Amino acid sequence: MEQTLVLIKPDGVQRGLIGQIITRFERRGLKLCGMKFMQMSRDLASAHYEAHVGKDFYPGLVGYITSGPIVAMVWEGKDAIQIVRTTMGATNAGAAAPGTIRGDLAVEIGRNLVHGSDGPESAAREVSLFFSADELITWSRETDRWIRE
Ligand code: D4T
Repeated sequence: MEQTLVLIKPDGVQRGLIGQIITRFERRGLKLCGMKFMQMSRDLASAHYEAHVGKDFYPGLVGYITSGPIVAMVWEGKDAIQIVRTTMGATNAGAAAPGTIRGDLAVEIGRNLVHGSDGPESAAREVSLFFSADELITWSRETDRWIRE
């Protein structure tokens, strides 16, 4: 089953939106299989955002993501990566569609509340950056047959 990494960024924690953001993914039907409340080190931030090293927004991005505690989660399900991305909305929150997390709760790219892996390779890499295998729980959910046929 596909797994993807989701981060509630420091603005989501500071604004008291942890519960609302988790609820969006739960309501959609994805299954939570790992979660931790943590502060990202600069080393972890550089590994996580290695694709953006050298870009003009990179220093601000690392400063932002390390500025306070975050919630790191792994969500699971068929097509979980794409379902998380559509639930979050466009990266530039100012242009994100209403009904999405960013479209309802955020207004700009530099404070866009959440991160979700953008493909299978980045999901595998990012899940293993934040979680060891024994921190991910395999469990069966009684409601699954009401979510997927
Ligand atoms: P994240 O990683 O936050 O889920 O974002 P995306 O996967 O949707 O988008 P991304 O990798 O292109 O950008 C990562 C991160 O950098 C911030 N950013 C991006 C920024 O502050 N200014 C910019 O011009 C861009 C392109 C926002 C998300």
